[in-house]
Amino acid sequence: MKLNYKIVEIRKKLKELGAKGVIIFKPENRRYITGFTGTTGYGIITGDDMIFATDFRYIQQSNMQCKGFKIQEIGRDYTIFDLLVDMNIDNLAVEDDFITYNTVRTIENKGINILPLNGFITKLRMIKTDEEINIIKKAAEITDLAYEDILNKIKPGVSEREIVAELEYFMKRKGADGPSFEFIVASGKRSSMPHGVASDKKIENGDFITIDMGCIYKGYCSDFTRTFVVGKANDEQRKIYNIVLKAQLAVIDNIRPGISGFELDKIARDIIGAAGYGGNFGHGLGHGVGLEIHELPTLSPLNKETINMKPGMIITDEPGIYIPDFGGVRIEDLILVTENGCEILSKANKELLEI
Ligand SMILES: [Mn+2]
Repeated sequence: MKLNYKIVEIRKKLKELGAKGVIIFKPENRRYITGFTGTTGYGIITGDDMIFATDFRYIQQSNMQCKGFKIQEIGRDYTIFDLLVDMNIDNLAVEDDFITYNTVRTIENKGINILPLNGFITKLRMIKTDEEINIIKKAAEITDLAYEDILNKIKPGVSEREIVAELEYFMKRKGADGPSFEFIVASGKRSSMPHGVASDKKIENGDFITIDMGCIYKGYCSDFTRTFVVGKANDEQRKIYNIVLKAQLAVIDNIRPGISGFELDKIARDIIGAAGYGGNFGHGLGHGVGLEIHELPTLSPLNKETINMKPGMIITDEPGIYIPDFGGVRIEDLILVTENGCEILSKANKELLEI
């Protein structure tokens, strides 16, 4: 059987670290490497072995899902730690950004030396395969459809909470596993809170509404934000909306392999700053999206060593302006980095909508 490139890469990393094996705990990494979608199980990869260890409940499921892995039953009498000892793994690589202190102690007490993976699998996950790209495209499509649908249902008197309920119901009907995070529906003055989750507030005429939402489809997330006005937009609303849109579009014009997350963030930040709202854009420009809603690469002003864009990365471009006691605007697309530039996966309109 031909090994997939992920296993090849992991084995290269093990050699480099001087580790005899790696154990994978983090659910997203585990799914990525082994294909297992359940809640309990461990992937163990050594130079010549691929083991998936799980308990009685998941033996059948892991036999179906974990292609190329030998399934090993563990339980109360024979734990994952006993298995590591029996496999003679003296130097074990672990996900240092996920494993708990207690687990580290338990492993070390078995006489096993621990080596940090330094986020290696998380970094591997940045570049999506064609199969992953197609799944995320579908997640983005369901999200677009949900947005189109909700625009017909929003009117004065409807509560933010009701909007979330409708969105989630719609997405599940279209095949989504569920929402990819707790949706933000922030209307009126609440829209100045970048992460204002839905409240009981009812929509009023003249409100800005920011909806930040996404779904999980076959394990993969989508992320999407639009801001629009219920009724007629006033001049101030139109002004800040157009600044955010200008920044968002300027970033899209510049997304291409080689440019860094720091540079992309700066493009948006410079436009918003020049318009006089630099102090009102208090978060990073965007982030990678995949099995997790927020993953690498980071598009942010905080770290000049941010990762350069590469074909196959899926990122968000989501500048915003937030003005306390007035309201806020954020516009977010899900974007695939391609060989020549980028492909926008979120298709919904971005001109200021008045509904
Ligand atoms: Mn986002």
